[in-house]
Amino acid sequence: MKVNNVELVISAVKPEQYPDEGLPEFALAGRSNVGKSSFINKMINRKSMARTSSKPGKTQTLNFYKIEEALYFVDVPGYGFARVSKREREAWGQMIETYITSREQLNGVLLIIDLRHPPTKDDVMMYDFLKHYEIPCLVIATKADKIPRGKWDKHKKVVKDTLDLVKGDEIIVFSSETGEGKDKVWGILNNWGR
Ligand SMILES: Nc1nc2c(ncn2[C@@H]2O[C@H](COP(=O)(O)OP(=O)(O)OP(=O)(O)O)[C@@H](O)[C@H]2O)c(=O)[nH]1
Ligand SMILES: [Mg+2]
Repeated sequence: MKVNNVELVISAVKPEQYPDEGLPEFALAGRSNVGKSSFINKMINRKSMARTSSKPGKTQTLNFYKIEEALYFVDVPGYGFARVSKREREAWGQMIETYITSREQLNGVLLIIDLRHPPTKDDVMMYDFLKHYEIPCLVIATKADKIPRGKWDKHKKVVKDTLDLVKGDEIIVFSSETGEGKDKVWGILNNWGR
């Protein structure tokens, strides 16, 4: 998909603020600093539409990016960021849980993990959470540019085994640096739910 038109419609903290046009939404979930915002930027060919940072905890609200009047990417704060209080973590959990479990327009979740390392306990929990609520999910294994191509399959297998991936769920090797996997992901998103 060639993207010309992108708009950050709202940074929401509660359901009353979510957009209400009924366009399909795809949410980004993943560990803090794994590359969720960078993924969005690469998918839409913008350098810094979604704010990124080398410090974890950059994204703090649900950010609704409208793409070509056709769909939304919803950038979600990352989990597993140690330097937040228990209270903040609970508030985060509430916000994400409410959104994921009650949002009708949510067509699927893109679970972003780091191809270099086995998925963390939190990654596994997130995947199980999505399965429990029967939310369609696509696993994006990002930062592929940081390891040699010849090792991708081996790392992909570790991801698959650690998540205990359900048959039918896919892992796409991705890089926000090189654009690896981008066309594949657009292909899947364009046909999702049809
Ligand atoms: N080499 C490389 N670096 C990446 C890639 N994706 C993200 N990064 C870097 O990883 C860091 C974190 O990226 P973000 O996109 O801000 O991560 P995030 O998941 O949105 O983080 P939070 O908003 O804190 O949850 C930045 O320094 C990015 O430049 C990638 O595919 N390859
Ligand atoms: Mg972010």
